[in-house]
Amino acid sequence: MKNLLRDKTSLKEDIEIALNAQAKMEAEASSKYLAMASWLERNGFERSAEYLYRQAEEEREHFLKIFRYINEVGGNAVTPVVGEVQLEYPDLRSVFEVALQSEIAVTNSINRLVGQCRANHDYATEDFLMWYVKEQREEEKNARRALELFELIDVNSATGRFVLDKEIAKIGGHE
Ligand code: OFO
Repeated sequence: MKNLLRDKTSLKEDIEIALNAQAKMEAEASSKYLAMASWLERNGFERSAEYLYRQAEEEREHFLKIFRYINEVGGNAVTPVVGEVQLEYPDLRSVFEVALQSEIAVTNSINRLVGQCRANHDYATEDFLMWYVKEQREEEKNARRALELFELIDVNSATGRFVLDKEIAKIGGHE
């Protein structure tokens, strides 16, 4: 049955597996941002919490976009099981350090996937993934910007933390 179905799509099985893995990674990114937003909110950083709540929603959209693409091209989109994510952070800065590391990992994964598509001559999926290539450039830039702010503003003073919360919330042009 499976082989019969595969004859009806040009999507290669390896690409389908890799796309499902990428969808899962996006769903995990959404959960990570949700946990970070919650930590920020619980620790008095309400504005930057809003920023990361929005990021959580965006990652959910990224997940869905891949999920629906897999079915659209005749594959089988598998609902991912998202594991435990980090719920607690030692301090404000560490939230954004983890965010940057996570974005870099997603970028690397997208790049590998694009390479795999090219090697398999799957130009439709490669074209679909170009949106993610651009998106990751933007997301990494924003994550780096958050960390740059810690070099400019003193996180050890109450005023500094207040200003950091405000400035981080402005990243991405939402405030
Ligand atoms: Fe899905 O854009 Fe970040 O990770």
